[in-house]
Amino acid sequence: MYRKLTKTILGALAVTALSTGMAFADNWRAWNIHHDGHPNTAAMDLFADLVDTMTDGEVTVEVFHGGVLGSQPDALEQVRIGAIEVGNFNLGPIGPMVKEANLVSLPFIFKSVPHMFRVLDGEAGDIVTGAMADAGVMPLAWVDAGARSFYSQKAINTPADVKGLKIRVMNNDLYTAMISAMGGNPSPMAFSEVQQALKTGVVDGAENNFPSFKNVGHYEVTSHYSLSEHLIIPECICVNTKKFEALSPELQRAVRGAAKGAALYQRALWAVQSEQARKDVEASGIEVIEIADKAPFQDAMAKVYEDYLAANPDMKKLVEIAQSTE
Ligand code: BDP
Repeated sequence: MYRKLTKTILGALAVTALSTGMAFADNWRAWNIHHDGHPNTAAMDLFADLVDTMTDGEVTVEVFHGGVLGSQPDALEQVRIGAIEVGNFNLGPIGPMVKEANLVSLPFIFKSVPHMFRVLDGEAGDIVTGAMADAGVMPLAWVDAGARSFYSQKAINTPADVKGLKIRVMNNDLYTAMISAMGGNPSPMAFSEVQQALKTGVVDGAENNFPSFKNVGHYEVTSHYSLSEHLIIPECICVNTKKFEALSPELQRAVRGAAKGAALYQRALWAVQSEQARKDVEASGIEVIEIADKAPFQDAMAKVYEDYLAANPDMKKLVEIAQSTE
């Protein structure tokens, strides 16, 4: 109700501003793949509220949840060209568009989530941010997406257990290479199709963090979640670069501040809700398998690094910066 009212008033103001030749409100659309109950959905709603407040209504954001504006690769392209202004993106599907973003898609590149944030807050993060902004998708703030682990009807304790399994991955050649390196059959697929694919046996497994595993019901159609934690992929609140740069410096500061505020909120929510998601899926009967020794998984990724860096020698510097970050 409050938002509806605000929007009506802002709409009226925009007409007045236009007719008097003053600056008028910029109305942005934001893409979010998640549904209610996921931390990013609440954070994106907060982002919209903060933008309204901090820009005094000069910029407004309408968030479309549940991926209704398209799949993640489609939405990325739309933000890149400015057909949608904002997105809460995972950096995985950005890799095929922005090479530097692929740093975060190398399995086990980060030691932990805090390490991932330290890398993003340093020189490597500046390089990734610059490359994404040049491509048209500018990160305003980073949010937490925890670590991704495998789930299937079968317990996965070692890379050998992945052999012969058809595993859904996000759209990125590094993920297909990752599954192939363990002898599995990678199956890139849109997030919205995964539950059905697991249910009908089109795939044998998938990989994700606890909130996504729970939020879209993947846990209802599988039985084992194996804590391989092979990927720690950050997500961003990203904006079309040109739209952002067209704002006055004051409005840019306000929108960036709104994104940073929403990201802090998201990280706090993530900590609580990912723990809760784990408890919920365990309570519903999912067997969560601790993997004490991840070395065999890490060792299996040697070939992924070797092939990737042979084909992309210009990525060596970024990899070295990340690996040498304490
Ligand atoms: C979730 C991410 C979302 C991805 C999804 C996926 O938050 O952006 O689209 O995984 O696996 O954890 O496709």
